[in-house]
Amino acid sequence: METVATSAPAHMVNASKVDKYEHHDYYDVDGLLSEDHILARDAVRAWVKKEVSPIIEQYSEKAECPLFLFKQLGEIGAFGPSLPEKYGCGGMDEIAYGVIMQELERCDSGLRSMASVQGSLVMYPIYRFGSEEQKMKYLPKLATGEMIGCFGLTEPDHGSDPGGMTTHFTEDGDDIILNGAKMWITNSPVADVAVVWAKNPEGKIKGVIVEKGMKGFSAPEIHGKLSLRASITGELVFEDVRIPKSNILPEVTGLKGPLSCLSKARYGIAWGAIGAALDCYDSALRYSKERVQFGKPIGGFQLTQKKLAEMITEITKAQLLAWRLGSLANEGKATPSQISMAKRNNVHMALEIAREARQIHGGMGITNEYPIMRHMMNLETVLTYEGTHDIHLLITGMDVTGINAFK
Ligand code: TGC
Ligand code: FAD
Repeated sequence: METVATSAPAHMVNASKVDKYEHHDYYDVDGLLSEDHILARDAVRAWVKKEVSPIIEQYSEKAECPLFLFKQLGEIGAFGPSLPEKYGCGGMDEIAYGVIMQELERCDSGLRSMASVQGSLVMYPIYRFGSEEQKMKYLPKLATGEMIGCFGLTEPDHGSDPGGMTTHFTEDGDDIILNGAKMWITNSPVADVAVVWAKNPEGKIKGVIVEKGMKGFSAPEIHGKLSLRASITGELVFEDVRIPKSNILPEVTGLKGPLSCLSKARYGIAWGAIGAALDCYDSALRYSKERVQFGKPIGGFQLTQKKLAEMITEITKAQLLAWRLGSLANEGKATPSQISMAKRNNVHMALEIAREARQIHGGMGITNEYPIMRHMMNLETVLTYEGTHDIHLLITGMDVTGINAFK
């Protein structure tokens, strides 16, 4: 593992940037949370304000990932908060996991991505489908951020239709030989381990743990992203990579393996997107009271109030949807289709709010003085990854009609 800095260099810190975010809870949703949920949420919020808010704009502008935050995210318990303590994880419930994702995405969707991928797409499959040996080897180090992980499902020619993947392996004694390529992989250029989904000689999908440094394995970075710029994205390329069979996740075969990890991560995004929306609303509300035109604050004009009233209405509906989904998840009753509905609704809601908030800020809204454009650009990715807006609509459509419109 390479050594990374433990804090941001001075030129990346904007000490004058004060994070003025205030709590917004129009329907007393806090009344539905436990003391532990509120403690977890407030601790993450305080960490974000102190450690990340002063640097996030610079990292995003320079399209750099603040790698030193992986260890700090581990320290605050952001990786696999609802996985068992036995493996160094939080042992909390699904609502605690949700409120943590909300606070991270209140800062930046890329920050939440760092946690989503590590916790839900790398640790979760190892926990759910791995051998005890694999769990003990990887989970504690992933939980602290000592190791960074990535999740390889999407391919250059198979995005919404991952079942068509061509990445595959053959068998050779105690090893497998992996060939193929994955595309758009969060964290891949800096990852120590990759959970990769590939077809076995029978054409069935299996999960394989690929380690950095294995011969024939590379992870080039994808440049030129205008969205999620503080998150690092790359490819995964496998050219006759020899991997021990003991790196195969033994407990799952088929597309339901990766899709159940996606359910976990999509659930976190349903909460996370509320954070981005709250940050845009918070900024717009404050600006509307401070900015004076025609002799009065713009918040006094009916059209501005309409925007703000609709924003808090949509945020409140999204909070209630996420809370109810969390309660179902705690009982083991949240279905993939219910998760799709919440991911789709809440991300779209956040994007619409970012657009309205940008208007309230007028020209200032397009500058880096305010977080709005960064959230808006980030949310374009969030609308697409983990299943696009339209794919989630079709999942709901199939659930209510019983008819598959995908194919
Ligand atoms: P289909 O035949 O419907 O299903 C295959 C098997 O999987 C089961 N299943 C699920 N299981 C658990 N959770 C889910 N959400 C599930 N959805 C389906 C299903 O019951 C079936 O099981 P079995 O036992 O019968 O075999 O599959 P399909 O090929 O028709 O595809 C369906 C579709 C389109 C919904 C699915 O493939 C899909 O969701 N496509 C979107 C792809 C996607 O979301 N990719 C995300 C890549 S990862 C990513 O974006 C990370 S970003 C991370 C970050 O930075 O935060
Ligand atoms: P396509 O599947 O080509 O879709 C293009 C358009 O066609 C979309 O509008 C889609 O809704 C529409 N469409 C497709 N099929 C249908 C249909 N049947 N009916 C109607 N419309 C349809 N993947 C990973 O595996 N791991 C990661 O860590 C990861 N991180 C990512 C990070 C970023 C920054 C981005 C941008 C993507 C990431 N992804 C990751 C990939 C992401 O999940 C895919 O981009 C997404 O699933 C969509 O696939 P695609 O881009 O190939 O679009």
